[in-house]
Amino acid sequence: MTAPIAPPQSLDTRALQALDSAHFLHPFTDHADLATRGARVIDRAEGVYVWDTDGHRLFDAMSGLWCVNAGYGRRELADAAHAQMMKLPFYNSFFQTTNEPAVRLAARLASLAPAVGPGADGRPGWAFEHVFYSSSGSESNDSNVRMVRRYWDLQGQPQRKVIISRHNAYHGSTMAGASLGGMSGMHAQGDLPLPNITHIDQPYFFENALPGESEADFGVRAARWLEEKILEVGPDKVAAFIAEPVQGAGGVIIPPATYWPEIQRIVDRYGILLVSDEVICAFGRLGHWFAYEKFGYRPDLVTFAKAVTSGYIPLGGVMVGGRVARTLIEQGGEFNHGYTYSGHPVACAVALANLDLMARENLPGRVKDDTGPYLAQAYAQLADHPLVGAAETCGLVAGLVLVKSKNGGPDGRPQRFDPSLAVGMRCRAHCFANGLIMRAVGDRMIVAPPLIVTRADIDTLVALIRKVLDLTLADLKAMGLLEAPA
Ligand code: PXG
Repeated sequence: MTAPIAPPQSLDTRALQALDSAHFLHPFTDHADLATRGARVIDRAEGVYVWDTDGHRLFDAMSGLWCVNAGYGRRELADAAHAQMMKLPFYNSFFQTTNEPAVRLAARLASLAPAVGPGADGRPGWAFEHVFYSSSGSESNDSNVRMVRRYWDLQGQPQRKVIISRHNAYHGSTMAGASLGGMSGMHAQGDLPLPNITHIDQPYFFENALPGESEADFGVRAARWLEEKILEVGPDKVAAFIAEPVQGAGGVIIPPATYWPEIQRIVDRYGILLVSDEVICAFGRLGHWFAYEKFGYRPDLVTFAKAVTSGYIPLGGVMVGGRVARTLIEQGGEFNHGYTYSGHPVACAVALANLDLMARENLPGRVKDDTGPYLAQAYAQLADHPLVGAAETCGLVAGLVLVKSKNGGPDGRPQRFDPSLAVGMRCRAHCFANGLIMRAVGDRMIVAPPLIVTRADIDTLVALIRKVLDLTLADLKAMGLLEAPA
């Protein structure tokens, strides 16, 4: 065994890549492959741009990983962290103790989450008056499972254990998060899902609609998969349904407008809890502080993380609605669950500064009334590109599907590429080479830019996207996979 060698003071890109592949096991990464290619070393950032150590500038159209909503280089977030670290860098919130930033943030979040209900069924509504803190989306969803189970135990219905989720959902990477998620690749590697977690199909119109079916009809049919599953499991055994308002990591799957109202009807009818996983969709991403407001449904629990601090420091949590909070508080006694960093003072101080900044700059309102509609218009134009089979946006998330032809598939629908061609990855390679960070999920190219983008930034982004689509198209033609134009 060789003795560890202290790295030299200054490391160039090659040296950093060598140390990286020698010691750093990255998330969701084929390490052998990364070692041969070397990681891109991101060095600094400002506004909507990041720079690597070789000096390349990239338009970060993924906001880091769906989180840097306030953009990079916001001094007041750093100042808030610095001031709080000097005053109180840490204290726990377990043994009859609390701290001011955690208290203030809980009250602020409660004020931002609109009360829900009463519903059409006359069931009383409730406000989100309570927050349970964690440090990530995954942990928050583990907390959700614990709270849902505890709720039904306290209600005298301990047999209600089954949580229904959706295929291709992403709810995190812990054992419970990965089980709730519907990613088959994750299930395959962890002997998952855990018991009592089951999945229905996602409301993906482009992929799952029947020939001639309208979007509205498809939305209702897709929601009814939930009812079918409840009846299959047994209505008295179902505890909750969990879903992202718009599926993010699964490829920006935007449900038809008819989907959420029908889901609401079904969860009301069977009395099951509704968990809205807003780790991506909250804090302005869809034009509202919380996304359930946009779609008009009434969740019991709302998962948040990521943009609550614009990603500057880890923080997550769950907004706990009245139905669950009252039961836990009034009947529950001690809830045997929590994390060292639940209510971390520095993370909460940064979140407060971030929410101040977002309110002052009216970022949710800008997305709703200005940049969101502007992006939608720009994407409508991208739909003309020969490679684009569908182009959809919702607030500041957007997805487009790369297709072989627009109407050469069954029933005159778009014709997909053979997945083995990895067309999305080819397109992504052009993105990096041309100063753009855009994600590929299969052949679906997705973006979620920082909410500080201006109309001019959106013009830049869409011009870059058009350029990489052209380059991808030229590649595919050169490979003989598409006919050259007449
Ligand atoms: N729920 C949702 C809806 C998420 O998007 C999590 C939970 C888990 O959060 P943490 O903080 O534990 O990672 C997420 C995270 C991707 C990608 O490939 C998306 C996420 C994480 C990693 C990669 O788009 N979302």
